[in-house]
Amino acid sequence: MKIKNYINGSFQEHDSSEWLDNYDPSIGEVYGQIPNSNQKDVEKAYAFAKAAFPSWSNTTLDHRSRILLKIADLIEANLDRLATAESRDNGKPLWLAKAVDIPRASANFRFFAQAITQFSSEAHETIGTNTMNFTLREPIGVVGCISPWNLPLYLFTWKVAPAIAAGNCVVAKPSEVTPATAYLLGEILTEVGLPAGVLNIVHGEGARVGQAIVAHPNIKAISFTGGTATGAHIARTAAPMFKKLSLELGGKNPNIIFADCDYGKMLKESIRSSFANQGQICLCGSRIYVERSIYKQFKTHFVDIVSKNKVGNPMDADTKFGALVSKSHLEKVLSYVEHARDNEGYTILYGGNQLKVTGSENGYYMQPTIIEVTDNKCRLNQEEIFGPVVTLMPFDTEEEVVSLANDVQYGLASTVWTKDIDKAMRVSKKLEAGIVWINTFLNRDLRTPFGGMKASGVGREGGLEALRFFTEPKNVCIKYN
Ligand code: TXE
Repeated sequence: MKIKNYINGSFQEHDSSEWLDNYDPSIGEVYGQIPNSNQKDVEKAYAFAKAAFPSWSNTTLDHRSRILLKIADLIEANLDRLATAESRDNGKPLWLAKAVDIPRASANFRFFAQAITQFSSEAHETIGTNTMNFTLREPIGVVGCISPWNLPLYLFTWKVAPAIAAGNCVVAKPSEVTPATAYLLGEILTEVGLPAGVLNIVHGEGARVGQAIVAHPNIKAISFTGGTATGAHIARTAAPMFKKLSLELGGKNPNIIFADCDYGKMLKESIRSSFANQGQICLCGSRIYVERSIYKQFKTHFVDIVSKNKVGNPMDADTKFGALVSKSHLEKVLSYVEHARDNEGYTILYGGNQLKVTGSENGYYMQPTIIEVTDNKCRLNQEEIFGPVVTLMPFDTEEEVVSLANDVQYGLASTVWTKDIDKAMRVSKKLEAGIVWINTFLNRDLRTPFGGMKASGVGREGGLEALRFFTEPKNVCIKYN
């Protein structure tokens, strides 16, 4: 698969002759090429986006809505093709790409196609002074969207859909690790007749192409999802340019299990919250805290179930966990297991080893791993591992577990298992997290604000939050007689 940039409504050669290898992580081999675009490609995309802005920003909401609905329909119609491409690019099981990634990419367009027709603003009458105020919420202009490799099309569309729905034109860059589905989206954009220049997709390395988008003087807002360190770098670049910033960064999320929980439901969901997408979701519950009275029981059951889940080739229907996204990421995750092996305070209860999958010996596979820890300040409880590795720790009181949960630099998501609604409310209000799931996980209503606090980022995506991010409010004040 030789990928091309999608600029001004068609696939175009990039400026340099440099290409990047695209790996299939399930077999550890190169299967495609990616343009290693440069600043000139970004400038070209920007110029066409700027040229398209006046007309696109003046289309009716109904017109935009209809186009976004068509994109949603065509993503659905191309489910198998897109899911296969996603699974091959990322290493996730095909069934997961079919059940989650691609349907959610379609849902993102469908949601914002509808949301934009309901996006309203406010008026404020200054009574007794013949003064009327109203607030315009106008599109910003050309905006930048940069997305990561863990949920490629799902997170790419989560940004570009509200951006164009709000009337902006976009220069977007998917991760160079998983560019395939953003590339295939270009065909759909052409087929639905999205006007040329409204959405431009430029491929290449973050430090080169991503940086060029962030540093571009006339790209006025940046919506980014990725690592905390990268987010900090982007903020340093963009802040002096006074750009609007939406930063969805890393997480180190607590999964808090009280003894009074629905045990069966908790156990089932905790497998998913621990290891879904090979643990490569910023929302995964990678720190498991269990009330002491059920700790031993949970430990036994959890290890038993996890050990029965098959790690295999992503294309196999019975594969529960696929390959990690890249060799370097696999090595990063395994380095945390090595740290646990080499240091006090860690007990590996299950897993920790790289796996050779028959027929895919060079793929990037490892066992789902469960490690008991004794010190909440240890590296495995403080650092985002972003792989199939969870830690386990008992607790005795509600106050203690809230303190443990909050004692990290991140504040993205959290799960709490209890049947006691008063306790659920008390704990929810004390947790330093942008999302608290009670007796559920990754349960998403797209109208809700999505994002985190502390080192998990700035701003929120989703619903009206996204449409407000991608518009500039303007107060118009009229004095009349
Ligand atoms: O993110 P990166 P990656 C976390 C997780 C993971 C780490 C790295 O800890 O290990 O981030 O993952 C582009 N200017 N999450 O490699 O490197 C890059 O090309 C502009 C959590 O995906 O931050 C890619 O398109 N752009 C996260 C995007 O940024 C730059 C999900 C993300 O790359 C850039 C994924 C630069 N200087 C990873 N450098 C979540 N919260 O969902 C890189 N990029």
